[in-house]
Amino acid sequence: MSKAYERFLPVIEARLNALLGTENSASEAARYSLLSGGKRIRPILLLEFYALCGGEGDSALEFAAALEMIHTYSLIHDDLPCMDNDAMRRGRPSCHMAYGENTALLAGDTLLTLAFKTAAEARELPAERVLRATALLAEKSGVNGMIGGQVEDLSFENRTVGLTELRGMYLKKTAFLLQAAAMCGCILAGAAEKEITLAGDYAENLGLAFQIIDDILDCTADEGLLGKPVGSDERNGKTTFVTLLGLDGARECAAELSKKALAALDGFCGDSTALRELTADLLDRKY
Ligand code: GRG
Repeated sequence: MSKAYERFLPVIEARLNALLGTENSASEAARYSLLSGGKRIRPILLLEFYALCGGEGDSALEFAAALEMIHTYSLIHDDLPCMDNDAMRRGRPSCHMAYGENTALLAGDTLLTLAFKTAAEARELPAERVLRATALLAEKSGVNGMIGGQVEDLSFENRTVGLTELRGMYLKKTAFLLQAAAMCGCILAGAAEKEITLAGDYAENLGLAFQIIDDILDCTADEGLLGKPVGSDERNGKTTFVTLLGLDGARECAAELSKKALAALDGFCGDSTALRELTADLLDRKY
């Protein structure tokens, strides 16, 4: 039986497919990566928080698609030879392996700019909500957000990193975009400030747990399931939660964070069943 949080998947896929053209090699490469079967966690989060806070219909779908575009651009750029130099992504050759480095760079740029156009065109929603959510999306994915996390990650190469520093970097690199998704869902639905803050707390804890699981999977996963080679952190000499806490310690830490995420959901009056299922499944994920 499919999970409650999977209910939006068909509309997310359809909208992503409709929003991106095939006019040139950059958009073809962007389509290759965008439509290659990601878990769609960020759009799901946005749409679930939108529904939890009383949002109706599919008017937040554009915004949800914008989140996935930004996520996909970050993956394309992260895989480039000048970054992590990963040849595989989601079980297929990464964008630059399939289309070349220059086109992959432009595919990422295409997705980043299209994301903000798409968000700004969410015309069925009140303009002041769209403006606030768009600014938050830029902040969380920008130089003091996800990009800032990547800058810190690069600065960690070939030196010892402690738990506090690592946590701070993961917060920006991974949790901030999940926070943008959860908080934008609330903002677009016209939620109270208290709910927006709770959504941020939820996603901060979920995001850190998610990244710790990612560290664990990099040591333990089945390569076929993961869709990319395992052991890349070790090969690149990266400090992770596993290197600092060991496998069991990292698992305990992720479980604790996941519990805190669930506690934040207690503050919402609506039905959070789908988000609770998603939280539990992300802790148990195998890819
Ligand atoms: C802006 C150049 C540039 C890079 C941004 C965030 C980031 C830096 C790169 C993304 C790569 C990365 C390891 C991010 C950490 C978050 C993470 C585990 C992403 C994978 O997300 P999933 O599991 O992927 O949701 P799918 O494939 O399911 O969408």
